[in-house]
Amino acid sequence: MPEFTPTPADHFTFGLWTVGNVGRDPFGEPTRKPLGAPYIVQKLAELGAYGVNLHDNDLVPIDAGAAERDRIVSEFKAALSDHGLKVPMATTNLFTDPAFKDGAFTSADARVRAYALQKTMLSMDLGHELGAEVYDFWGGREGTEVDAGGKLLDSLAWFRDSLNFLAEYSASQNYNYKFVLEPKPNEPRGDIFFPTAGSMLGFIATLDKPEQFGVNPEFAHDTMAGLNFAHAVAQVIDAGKLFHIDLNDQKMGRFDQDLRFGAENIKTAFMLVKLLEDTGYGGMKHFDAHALRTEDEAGVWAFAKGCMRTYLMLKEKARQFNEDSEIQAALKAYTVNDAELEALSKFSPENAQVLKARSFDRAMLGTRGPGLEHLDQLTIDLLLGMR
Ligand code: GLT
Ligand code: MN
Ligand code: MN
Repeated sequence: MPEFTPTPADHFTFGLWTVGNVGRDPFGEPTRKPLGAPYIVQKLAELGAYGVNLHDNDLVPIDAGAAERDRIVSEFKAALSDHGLKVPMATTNLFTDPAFKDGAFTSADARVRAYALQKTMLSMDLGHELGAEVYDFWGGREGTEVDAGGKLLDSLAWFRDSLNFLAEYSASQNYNYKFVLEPKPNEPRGDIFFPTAGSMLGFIATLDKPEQFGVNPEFAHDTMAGLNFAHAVAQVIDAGKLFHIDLNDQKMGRFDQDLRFGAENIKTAFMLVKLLEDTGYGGMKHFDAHALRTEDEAGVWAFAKGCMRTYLMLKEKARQFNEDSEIQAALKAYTVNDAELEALSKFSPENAQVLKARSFDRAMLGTRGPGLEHLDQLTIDLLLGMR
């Protein structure tokens, strides 16, 4: 039996805010004590993670003065170097402070928008100092509950202007960040702008430097809305824009649960891992989730271990799927190739004429059974350890 013990080569990351989550929810106080950032670094390194990601204020309190900031950052850097952990991704907290209650880059108040730019530049400085190469934008407050304010089109322009500004800032400082935009349909706002990966892809094409921007899709964000996360990720891969991924789990149609990866939708998780592995995804696999509110600190580390273990088990299942002769035979039977028709389906005026004149046995096409029940059951047997 393989051990499924992660190593840094697996490129698994967690956030200070994920394993550091204290179990507060809208109805209840924290159930766990805060963990210090250097301690989190030590524990994640022991568990075999590659890195730890952060928002500016996960590490440095929003009101910290320069001396306090420098002391905290140098202690954190010492822990990173002692334990060999990296900071691959950084981001800005533009959602906790009341100043951002009606948006940051999409606030109708120009003072809030300018403050959001200032806060993000300072956070980009911090991320660069810690070695981060990817910078995330999750617009938690970029949305509305009511649209009476009439800012739907302005918000798109304000967000675009802000990202263009920050891309220029990154270049002017030689930071060379890759920026990732993280879609979410709702929560904490009633409706968040850019709810899906596809809407982010469309928006990226309108930026001044689209090549610097990719998508950071998250399993739970699509699943909340009843969407198929593997489909979303496939579209991002097809666009060459999968620069980062947030892995967790979620029951459809519920509040934002941030469950342990693979805890709920094991079949979609399998299809996702297979997609990432088959396409050679080389970025970070970030577990953007937290332990259940019921848990103590031991539960936090059991949660973190579980995320990584499940990913590695599904990776092994993907390998078995690709090597299973019965599964491969069923896959082969599912796909029908026809070299002549495929050649005709490349447009030329002649091909168009030939194709228009061609007769097809429509009844036969409609009666063919593709064998998906058999193939899917083989997949279930594999996942349940029966093959
Ligand atoms: C928050 C959110 C996540 C984002 C984080 C980055 S914060 O936990 O739910 O999906 O990735 O800002
Ligand atoms: Mn999330
Ligand atoms: Mn996320």
